[in-house]
Amino acid sequence: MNDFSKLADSVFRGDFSTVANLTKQLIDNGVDPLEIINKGLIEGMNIVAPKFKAGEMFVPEVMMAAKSMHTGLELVKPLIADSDVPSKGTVLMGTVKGDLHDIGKNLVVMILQSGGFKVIDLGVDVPAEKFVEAVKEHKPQIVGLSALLTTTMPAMKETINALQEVGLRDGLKILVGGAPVSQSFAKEIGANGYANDAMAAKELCENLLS
Ligand code: B1M
Repeated sequence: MNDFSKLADSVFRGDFSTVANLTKQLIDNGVDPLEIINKGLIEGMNIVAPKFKAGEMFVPEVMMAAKSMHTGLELVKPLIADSDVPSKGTVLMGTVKGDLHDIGKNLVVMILQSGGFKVIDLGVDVPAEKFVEAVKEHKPQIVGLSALLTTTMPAMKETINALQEVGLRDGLKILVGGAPVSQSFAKEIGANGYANDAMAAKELCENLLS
């Protein structure tokens, strides 16, 4: 088992201390932080997903895995968030109303920050009105909406409608993402773009503002 597989396995098992030790070792060995995230930490959650779906893992175990992944992310984060890079633009980000999933959204936030964007993260279960208020306050160029449940995908449309109703939609680019979301859904609800992962989200934000 190589170091990345060991890290992924420790995330899957919810073994915080091993995740922390292995992540530190990889950092000390000069491994690219994005590789640690993609080949180790995310890979661990990729083992969790089908097991959760098949009923072979339960919510407390999934939570432990998610927390372990965060333990690793927190160690890697300072290495990729470069505050000296001039801001490419402001992105307001949140997981939509009714949805508590934030692992993927947090990754998108981190990768955008590392790519020079200023990100205001509204967290999870964010109602449309809160997005509206935050757009008024922070005046972002891009709003990013994340959803992991098919039942919360309509909240994306509701958020876009709420921005439209108060006349804020035209000046904004809206990006959507999350496992059940697709390019065709993005088009259907009038978003400006869809990204299937964090790197694609960063590239799309750059393209939307170029
Ligand atoms: Co939940 N859950 N969950 N869950 N959970 C799913 C989503 C599910 C598919 C599992 C399954 O197969 N059954 C299923 C949804 C089914 C459906 O809607 N059709 C499901 C369910 C049903 C539920 C509950 C209802 C379970 C219950 O209580 N009975 C419940 C709902 C709670 C709620 O939100 N109201 C629930 C709860 C939970 C936990 C709390 C236990 C935990 C969340 C912990 C947390 O986020 N802090 C959890 C988890 C971890 C999962 C799975 C296993 C993994 C999700 C994840 O973190 N993936 C998930 C199974 C799956 O997705 N296959 C599942 C890793 C992450 C890196 O990927 O989030 O896809 P992802 O993010 C990617 C891309 O999607 C993209 O970039 C990210 C990085 O590459 N992306 C964006 C994401 N947001 C983006 C935004 C962008 C651009 C790209 O621009 C704005």
